[in-house]
Amino acid sequence: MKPIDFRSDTVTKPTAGMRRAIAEAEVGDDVYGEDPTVLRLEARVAERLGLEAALFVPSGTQANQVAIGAHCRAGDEVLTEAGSHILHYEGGAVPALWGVQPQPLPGERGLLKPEDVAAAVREDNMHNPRTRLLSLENTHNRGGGSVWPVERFRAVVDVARKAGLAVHLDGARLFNAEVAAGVPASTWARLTDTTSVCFSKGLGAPVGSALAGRADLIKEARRLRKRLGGGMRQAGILAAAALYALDHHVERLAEDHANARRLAAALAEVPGVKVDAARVETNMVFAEFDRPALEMVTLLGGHGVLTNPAGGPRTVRLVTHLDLSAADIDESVARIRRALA
Ligand code: TLP
Repeated sequence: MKPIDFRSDTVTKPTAGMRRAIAEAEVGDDVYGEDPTVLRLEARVAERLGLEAALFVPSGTQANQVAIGAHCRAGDEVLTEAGSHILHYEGGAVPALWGVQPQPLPGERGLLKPEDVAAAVREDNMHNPRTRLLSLENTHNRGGGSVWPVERFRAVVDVARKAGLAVHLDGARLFNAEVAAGVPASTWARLTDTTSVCFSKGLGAPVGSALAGRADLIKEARRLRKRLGGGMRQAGILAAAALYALDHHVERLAEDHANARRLAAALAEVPGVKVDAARVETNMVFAEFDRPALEMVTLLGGHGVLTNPAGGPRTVRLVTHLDLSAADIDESVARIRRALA
């Protein structure tokens, strides 16, 4: 039985066209700034996001972390929603690498309220950490793949600006937000000082992310990337895959979103599963079961449906992507029914 892999949109394999682009990439030593394909990608990302400059990095984690390092000094504080990726899934990097203290804020499906941001900013007083940065996430992973409505995003950023904070956006899945909301990714990114994007999630590239932002911040991020061991040499091999992904795999994210809705609608009919299909905005489905999440992940895995726990005690995450078809969705629902019977 071929496993149907919903663990993440990171599990995709490069397509034949992408492999050709990789094979044909022009390369040079990017630590010397001599890789033409990396330079082309960085220019393209900056332009696409409406920001001054961009930096190619190995992972979304490194993109977020060099951003935080560029914005903050040890003893500073970053405000972020309580379920954010930088708090839960980056190995404790914010305090470990930078000596920066995160302050988790309450969210609704990962989205903040302007008044909660305003209330969290500490006064300038020697007892307090210096509140320096607001870090947002779009789409929001633990929020269920939720998309920030532009006006709400703008309101939250306005509050941060008034308080003198810098703003970073973890846009690992920003192109999913672009396709779902029907507005360019730059609509959100332009409001920030730095925005990260990933090519290795829904866009289907094997490796790679980028950090875009103000030129002075990107210059500092480049220094920090080197410090973390992220200076890559003939990285045009990877940048070629990212460029191919930007050309060929953005609009098609709509198929992943349609497949997620198809999955949610079908699962909602299965006894023992609770899914709020109306809340599926992008490529993630969060399903609630009557049993603990880890037990469900094992049970479904035994029936050839690979998933991950989503944070809640009984919640399992299913992510749709390039390597899953509508037929795979239907087959997975049949397998889940059998697993629960
Ligand atoms: N998220 C992964 C896991 O780490 C949970 C996934 O499977 O969803 N920001 C966001 C919002 C992300 O979801 C991820 C990956 C990252 C950053 C980190 O990207 P990588 O894995 O490239 O370091």
